[in-house]
Amino acid sequence: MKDSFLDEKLVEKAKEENISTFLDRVDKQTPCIFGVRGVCCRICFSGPCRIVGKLKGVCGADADTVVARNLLRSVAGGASCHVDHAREITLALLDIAEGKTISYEIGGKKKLRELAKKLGVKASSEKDLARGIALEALEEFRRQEGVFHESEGEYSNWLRIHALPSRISLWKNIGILPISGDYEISHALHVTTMGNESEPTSLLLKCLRIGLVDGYMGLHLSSDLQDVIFGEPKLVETEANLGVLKEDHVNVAVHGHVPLLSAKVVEYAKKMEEKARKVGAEGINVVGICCTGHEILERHGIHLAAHVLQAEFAIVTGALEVLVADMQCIFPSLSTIAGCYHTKIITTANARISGAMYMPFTVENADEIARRMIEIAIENFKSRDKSRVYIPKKKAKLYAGFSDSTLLKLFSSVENDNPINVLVSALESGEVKGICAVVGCRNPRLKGEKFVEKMIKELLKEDVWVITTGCIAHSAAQEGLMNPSALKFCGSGLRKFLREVGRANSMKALPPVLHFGSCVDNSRIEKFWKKIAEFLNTDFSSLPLVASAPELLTEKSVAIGMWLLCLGIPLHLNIIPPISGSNKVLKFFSRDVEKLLGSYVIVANDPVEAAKCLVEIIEKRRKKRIFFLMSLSVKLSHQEIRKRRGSP
Ligand code: BF8
Repeated sequence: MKDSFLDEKLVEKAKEENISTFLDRVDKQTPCIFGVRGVCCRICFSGPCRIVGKLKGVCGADADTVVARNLLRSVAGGASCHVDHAREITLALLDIAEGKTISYEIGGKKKLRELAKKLGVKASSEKDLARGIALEALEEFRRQEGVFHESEGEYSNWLRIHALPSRISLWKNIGILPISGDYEISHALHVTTMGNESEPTSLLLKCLRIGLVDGYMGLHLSSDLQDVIFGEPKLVETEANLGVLKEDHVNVAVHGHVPLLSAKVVEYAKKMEEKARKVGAEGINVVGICCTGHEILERHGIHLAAHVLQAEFAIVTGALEVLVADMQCIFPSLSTIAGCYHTKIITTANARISGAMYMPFTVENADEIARRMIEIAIENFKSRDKSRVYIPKKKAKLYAGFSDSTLLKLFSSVENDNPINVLVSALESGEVKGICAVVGCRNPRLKGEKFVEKMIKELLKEDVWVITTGCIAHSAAQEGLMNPSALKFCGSGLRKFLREVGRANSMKALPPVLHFGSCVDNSRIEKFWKKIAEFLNTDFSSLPLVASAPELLTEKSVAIGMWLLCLGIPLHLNIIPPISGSNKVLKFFSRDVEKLLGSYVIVANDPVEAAKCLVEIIEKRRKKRIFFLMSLSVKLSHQEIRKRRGSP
């Protein structure tokens, strides 16, 4: 267990107390080679057929068809999560606008007006603007046909308002513009049933098309409407790791994705502190697990306790009164483990688990449900067995809540009239060599190995600025990479840049690794990158931007990966989805997609090697841009750069 992200003593405690965690279960699973390669077809009941070499399934499907069809089903599964997330938020906004709930307000009034303007929604009151936006958003799920008009965006308004025009043209040319979330996901399931689509390239293009569904009708739509309801992320200073649990407090963990519930839990925890003191606790400590943790962190400054693989261990501490879970990435094992402690698991939405309490949550009953949950937690504090409590000490400080807007605000302290130029100049001079988005999950198959931490440190050494979301953001925070003390890992150029911008904002430095939030907040990465592309009047494919999803775990991450490829961003994987059984599919993602979109997938299973490959891609992209080449020898001043662009 040396050099693991798991606390050694906590793992020992689980063993001593006979608790089965993912570490034990992963060892007992021997993955079937057909499943791993993606060549097991369970789509009809003449099989399951297992395809080896030239052998075909009973229906005649070959390995390429089976792999591509299975992949499309996975991508559709992943996108369905983000689309459902967006639907939940859209319906909540409609309820708020129509006065059907008084539990929520419109917290992001600036965002409301900006979004209404972009969508062309006009109304005299805020509530009517919100209603108009929610109705537009509903179209993203239910539109049934699409004819693309640049100005009207009949395919998808969210795609039109967020994507680069150069990308939209490309997607239109290769025929992957999606019509609507529900339409495309349902269609993907249809065409992958027995006796429908078997042509691999067509299936793979549909994977990309669902990637766009995921990006715009899932990620962007969710982030935008969450910003309207809860306000935009703010820069906060907080802490991460299981050490944020408090021995003398009632501990409540929120786990899942949609912030409607978790925001209410935070609110009621504050309101009911006094009640907690009456049972002998010092107060109520709400901590975040997985993505909902990021959502309440970036808006309320709540501490991050655990990523997906540490959730089980949060219960093993013996100090958790209640774990509230809404949807996605919630292991059923949590209920079994909680059964060995006093912890109560309360599920509220899609993640119903045997043995856990279920309290159906709606925006209408939000206050009542949240109050009840906190009451249960306070009551349960009395049942805590103090002799079984062990909270690891380790935790790290982090700056969080970064986004395109927070960064522009920070840059404006250096250059007020054109903030993005601060970063563009650093990119042009090579001070910052490039930007890498490291996104996604932690995979149990790596058993706690610090792959991602090592890879990120290598990237920093090479002056690559790193942006993270999801479980990787938890990991980077825990490793202390999101505070200025991590400057020691950076190359001299990146260090200088982070110091300069940080000092202009009364900080020691900007963090070498940026916390951009939850997985739906990957949308904010595109928004940030778009600012650079627009400033330079170019496309993503000619910028030194790369991505890595090194520990892919969920189908959602595969859908996000497809979207990143659509954006023209090269993508590194360590663990790959089951596609290795088809040479055609491997070739499509490693080579063919580059001709279509300027992106490709690379696989590297060693963190140092992975960083090296990513840096090489960045270098290649820098060389492709004559502008970068010139600025390697001639350091241009900001004024000169502006003059060259013809701006005043
Ligand atoms: O959506 S990173 S394990 S928590 S899927 Fe899940 Fe993966 Fe974690 Fe959030 Ni994202």
